[in-house]
Parts: sequence; C-alpha cells; structure tokens
Amino acid sequence: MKKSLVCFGIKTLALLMLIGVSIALVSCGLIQKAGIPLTPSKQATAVIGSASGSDLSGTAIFTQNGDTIALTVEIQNASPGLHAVHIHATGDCSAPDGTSAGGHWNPTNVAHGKWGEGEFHLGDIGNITVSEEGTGRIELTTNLWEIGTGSDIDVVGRGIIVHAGADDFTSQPSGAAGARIGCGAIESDH
Ligand SMILES: [Cu+2]
Ligand SMILES: [Zn+2]
Repeated sequence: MKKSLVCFGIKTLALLMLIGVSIALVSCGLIQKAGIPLTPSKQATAVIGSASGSDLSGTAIFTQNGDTIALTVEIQNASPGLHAVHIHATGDCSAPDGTSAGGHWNPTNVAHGKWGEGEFHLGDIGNITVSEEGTGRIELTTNLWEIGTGSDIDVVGRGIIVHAGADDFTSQPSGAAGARIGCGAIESDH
C-alpha cells in the first residue's frame, strides 16, 4: 500500500515536470514570436486603377524603415512620355474622372512645386517616365511622411493620382498635369 502510494507520487511528479517543460517551451516560442514586432516595418499600398477611360493600372508601395519611408510607384498601359504622379487629399476613387480624390495632399499649406526644391506639397511626387512598352517607375525616399499614425502627415487614407500629362512644377495649384488617368487609395498593410 505504501509502495504504490510512493509510486503514484513519483508518476505524478514526472507528469507535472513534463507539463512544466512543455509550458516553458511554448512560452519561449511565444516570446520569440512577440519579439518580431519590436522591429516594425510598416507598409502601405495603393492599387492604382484606371480613370477617365484609360487602360492604366499600377501599384504604389510605401515601406517604412525607422523614420524613413521608401515609395515605389509602378504603372502599366500608359502612353510613352512623362506622367505626373501625386498624392491627393482623399483615397476616394469613386468618380470616373478621379476628381473624388480631391486636390493635392498639402498638410503643410504651401505652394505646389518640385519635390526637394523650395516649396512643394507633401503629395508632389513628380513625373514618371513611361517607356515605349507603356511601363514606368518612380522611387522616392523621405522622412516627411508617416504610415498609419493618423497624423496630418500620414499617407494612409490619401489617394495616388496619375495624370495624362507632365507636371510643370510651376503652375498653381497642381502643375497643369491634365486629366486624371489613374487613381488608387492608400491603405495600411497589416
Ligand atoms: Cu495630381
Ligand atoms: Zn502639388
């Protein structure tokens, strides 16, 4: 009787130890998984669709590293030459001509211009050079934007607009770039 009780005790102890080790292993795994978001790489994306009857498509991808955000805009099925690309105030592409996206995104309330030179809107990305194949790409790296903070300089919720013509970087309020042929809403990736 005594012996079987001791034996039962040892078995129980062994079982408890096994459970303890299992819990410890699972906890370590969870701690490792939870450690990944400590070095966040926030990203936001706009899928650019056609506007004003164009065949244009494209993407805009914003990736944050520290205080720096890198943007890559790629478009397809555009006419060769220069096409202005801007961030407009609202990520609303419901109007067929893209006007629902509003004017240039301009949270600092300054004049339209050329990125990096004097005054320019935070949405003044510039001109994409489109090849004979109808494709083009522009990249921009900045610490003037944020992703997903809800602040005035947060790109999420704004709209990317591609224009039929080039931005002259001078005409107010939007560079005389012509019709809006592409539109995409900037959304946060989770
Ligand atoms: Cu524009
Ligand atoms: Zn502008």
